[in-house]
Amino acid sequence: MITVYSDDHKLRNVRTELHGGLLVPPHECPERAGYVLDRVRATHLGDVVPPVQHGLDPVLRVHDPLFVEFLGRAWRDWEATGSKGEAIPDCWPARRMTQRRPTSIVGQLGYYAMAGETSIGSGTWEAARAAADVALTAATRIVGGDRGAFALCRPPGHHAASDLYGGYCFLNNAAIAAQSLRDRGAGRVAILDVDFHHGNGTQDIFYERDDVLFVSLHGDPLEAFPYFSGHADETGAGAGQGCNLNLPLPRGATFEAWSAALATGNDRISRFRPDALVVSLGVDTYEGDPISFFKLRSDDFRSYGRAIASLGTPTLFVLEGGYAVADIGVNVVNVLAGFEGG
Ligand code: SP5
Ligand code: ZN
Repeated sequence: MITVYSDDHKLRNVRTELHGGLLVPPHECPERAGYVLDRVRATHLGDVVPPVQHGLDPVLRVHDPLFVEFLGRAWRDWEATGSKGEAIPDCWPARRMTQRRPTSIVGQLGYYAMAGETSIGSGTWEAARAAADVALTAATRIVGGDRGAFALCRPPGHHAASDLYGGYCFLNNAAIAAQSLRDRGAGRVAILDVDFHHGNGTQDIFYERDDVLFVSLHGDPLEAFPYFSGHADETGAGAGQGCNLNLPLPRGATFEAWSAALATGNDRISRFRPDALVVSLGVDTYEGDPISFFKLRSDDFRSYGRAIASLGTPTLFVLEGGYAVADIGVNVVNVLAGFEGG
């Protein structure tokens, strides 16, 4: 399968992540994409092509215009305050507080952030835009009849909702691609989110819709980020009732438990009869991941790539998380190779 990749991801290279009470070098770092690209090339997965620029129209099919406008100017506005560090919020619209949008940039950071660990820096917006173009360009291959395509996105996207950023995410690459597939002729699209963390943003975007099914396997939100989304009783609303399937798993889950949950997810996807499948591909389920608590081994990734292929649906893989940086390339490409029949 082809891989779509842009060097513009390197424009997101912030110095800080709020972690354990400290500002540390981010887990979501540029080296991640480098390791994945190296492994794609070393294993001859297929051609690597640059993205086509799509402009903001397909982004605005999923995201709130004022949110997109905020992302475009957040760093400049923050710099103008004379702050010494990178842009992070310090106050949120919590219970019983107003949801009115402040005019202050610091207030707006809290208004639009679903988490506080994610700093905004000088090239964050440009990199996020490029990642959306990567996903859209790979989606075009699926529209054109390819059986599989890989969007090597960075920064990731599945925590970003219509008007929320955080969890290292700004624009929801998988949701933008799924909506674009709908707009280009797919009647029903399924999204399978195998990142360790619940894809709260993707769930939220499609929660009331019956044309996009969302299925997610993730660490139980009682114990894992994003804490406030991802329980099994979140099943969709309105027309979308029954089109959201959360499969939370406990601390220490091995491939045995994880793959049983995947079989449940695959059953639901089969019954939905999608015209296309988008996989939010995070490999932070790996036993060596520094911020997660599942126990998948590198060979397991190949095995579940095969299980995804058994659905027989044209599949767009969109890179999400995975922070055992030196192993991310092997783990991601094992999924893709397993899908291809390896
Ligand atoms: C795309 C993606 O994978 N985003 C993940 C964002 C997670 N951010 C907060 C992580 C907090 C982890 N704290 C766990 C400490 C383990 N010692
Ligand atoms: Zn994750």
